[in-house]
Amino acid sequence: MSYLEAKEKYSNLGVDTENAMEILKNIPISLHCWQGDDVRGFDTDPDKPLTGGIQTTGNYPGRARTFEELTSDIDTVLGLIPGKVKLNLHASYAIFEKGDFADRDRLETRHFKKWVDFCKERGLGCDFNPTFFSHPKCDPLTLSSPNEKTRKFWIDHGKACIRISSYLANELNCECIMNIWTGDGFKDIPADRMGPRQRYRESLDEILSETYDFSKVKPCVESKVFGIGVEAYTVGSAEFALGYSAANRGKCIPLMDNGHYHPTELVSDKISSLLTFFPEIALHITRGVRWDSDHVVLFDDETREIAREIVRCGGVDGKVKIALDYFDASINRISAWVTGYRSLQKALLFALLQPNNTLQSLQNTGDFTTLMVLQEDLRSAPFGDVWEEYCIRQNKPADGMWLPKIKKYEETVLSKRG
Ligand code: RNT
Ligand code: ZN
Repeated sequence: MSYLEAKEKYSNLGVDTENAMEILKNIPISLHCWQGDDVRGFDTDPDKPLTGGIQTTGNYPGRARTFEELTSDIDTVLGLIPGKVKLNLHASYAIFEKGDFADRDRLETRHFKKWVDFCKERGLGCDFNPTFFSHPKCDPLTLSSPNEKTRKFWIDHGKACIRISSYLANELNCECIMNIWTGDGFKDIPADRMGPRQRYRESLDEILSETYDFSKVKPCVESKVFGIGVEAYTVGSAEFALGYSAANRGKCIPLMDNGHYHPTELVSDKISSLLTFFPEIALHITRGVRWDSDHVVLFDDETREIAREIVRCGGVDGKVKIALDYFDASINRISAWVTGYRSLQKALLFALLQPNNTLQSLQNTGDFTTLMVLQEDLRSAPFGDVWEEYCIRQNKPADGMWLPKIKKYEETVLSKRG
């Protein structure tokens, strides 16, 4: 076969496989730099634990420790994933040359010049994130701290990050999504839930008072339900993040991370609700497993359903800003990275290969019997053949062909790291 037969089968269902592949290769997906080094960054002691309610578990050898190691790993990933990649950086990945250290409140665009060069050489856009965790100035609160000095430090960090995001957008001629997430919260029942939220709101107002062009820089506010060590109360809850972005239209947009909700709450069901009210939204695609919100993304039901919603809501034209967010230190990190990126590409291709008009009219005419049967049949349509064709056309390895390359890289490069 196989592609031509698959093409014909899909065509009989009213689906144009050529069109699907054409759309897919232009959907930007942000590749998070932090899978390569267990979210350590370059600006703090790598032996200090990750804070902010997030954790990497596992000690698989080969973690990247420098800009050179991390970019070498990213290049390996780029060779193995089809699609339109954007890079996603955290402020903690600033590069300090020859003693030019600056704390997070003093970061400047020059600390990201090497990253800009890296992106330019590869034709990548770049997204950005202030880093409100794993730092001695987390007390442990940041933007919601009652300590005015602490809060000011983190506000200044946020403002510096807005300037850096503008720099990235201008240099790379590509919209920069700047995501604000803090792990602020409490392990146990607080006495004052309102105070931290009011302070967080004021801090965000101050950060967003920095000048930026909203058509180029899109600040986002990411919510969370709980984190490890902050189980009882999260300042930036779902209602907080949504409320803030609704009240500040034209200045920021909401970001949903699908690992940040109660297990039976699904982000696939939330996308259309948000798009009813917000012209643009952002997503962190991840996989929640029990207490962990950051397992490697797989080609599973919810990833497919999120992708179907993105496609059906017209999100592929830029309305939905898509980023990946997971970190696993228990398996080969490059393989984790590639598995997640390819899984999301697969999910989007699967979504683009649905006869959405037919399915919609079955719903609208109340024919739920046919709707169920057809949706089930579509699961075993010859999707794999179209996926393989897409990989080949993108000059990227098909399934089964890329892991040996990573094993080779592990043997020649990763295993040599101390
Ligand atoms: C944490 C949030 C946040 C981080 C990254 C590193 O729960 O999802 O987005 O994972 O900023
Ligand atoms: Zn996230």
